[in-house]
Amino acid sequence: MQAILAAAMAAHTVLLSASSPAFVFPGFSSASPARPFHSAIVGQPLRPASSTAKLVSTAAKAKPLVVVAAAKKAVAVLKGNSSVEGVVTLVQEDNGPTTVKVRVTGLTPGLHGFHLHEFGDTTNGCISTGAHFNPNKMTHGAPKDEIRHAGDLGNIVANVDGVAEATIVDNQIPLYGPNSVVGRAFVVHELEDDLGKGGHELSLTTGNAGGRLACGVVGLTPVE
Ligand SMILES: [Cu+2]
Ligand SMILES: [Zn+2]
Repeated sequence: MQAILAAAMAAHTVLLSASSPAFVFPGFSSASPARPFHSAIVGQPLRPASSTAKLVSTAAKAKPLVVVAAAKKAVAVLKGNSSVEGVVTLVQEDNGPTTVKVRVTGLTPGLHGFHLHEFGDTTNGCISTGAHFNPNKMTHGAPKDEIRHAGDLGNIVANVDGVAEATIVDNQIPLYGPNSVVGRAFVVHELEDDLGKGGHELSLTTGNAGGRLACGVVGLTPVE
């Protein structure tokens, strides 16, 4: 690591002091035999530096064209093999947290595990949505825990009429980027999620939340 840093520093120094055009973009010169750490410093010329100012300002100008919408919205319609059903809406503005509004009916009164599962595949009902969405390879936990699956949204609580309503604001289920949850699925469970603390053999994988009552794939909706 120190060797790579040293190479990067050296490259940076050359970049700043060299007046010869041949040394302006050393990282892009893949054929250069004088740069044994070439692959480690490929990104270096993109760093702000006087000699790359033109390149940086060009990239900055192009950025607004890439970000077309300031917000994204999505919805999932939950259905299953029982009378349990619901609607989940998601809104995310820029790179902020995602606000999730949930309304599920037909539940038994009390707590029910509520997660974002990995796949938007319901070919075998809610079973084929896979495990909890877990891009960071963590163990199961509560939404407020540092160690949790990204898809761990805790429990929703049904009233005596079997209706659960909740608004969840969460940072780990974005609608943008590599961890986007668009195309994945929400699942509401038969039992309470023990949030990883129940001591059951399933506590650290599923929260021991029991069967999957209803599920729905997250799809984009229009932004007004
Ligand atoms: Cu689940
Ligand atoms: Zn989980």
